[in-house]
Amino acid sequence: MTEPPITFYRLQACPFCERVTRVLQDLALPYRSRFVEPLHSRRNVLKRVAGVRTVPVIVDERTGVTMAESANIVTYLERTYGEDGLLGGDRQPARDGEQAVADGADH
Ligand SMILES: N[C@@H](CCC(=O)N[C@@H](CS)C(=O)NCC(=O)O)C(=O)O
Repeated sequence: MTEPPITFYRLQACPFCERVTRVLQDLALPYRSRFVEPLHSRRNVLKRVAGVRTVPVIVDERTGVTMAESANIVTYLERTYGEDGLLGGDRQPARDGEQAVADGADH
């Protein structure tokens, strides 16, 4: 099975992450979740990938975008994949057997 193009770095019970989750779900975008270390100082993977230690962060392999800050991510997703977005009509829907939403904890 092909990996979804969007990787979503997140934390349980993080309101900023929930905001991004809602938009990903509303747009029916396939993504995979990476739950980061709760301890800020241990988020070295995130620091390496995105240059920050805060979540949410998304990496979109389709466009080459890596982005932090929930408001920026929401705007990016809507502008890119929304109905009138750059890739809105060009999106591959989740295929049978693939999950359209988070695939659970993955460290
Ligand atoms: N302004 C940021 C705030 C993100 C934020 O504060 N995330 C929390 C988790 S809910 C976090 O990663 N905190 C660690 C830190 O502040 O360094 C956004 O909207 O994405």
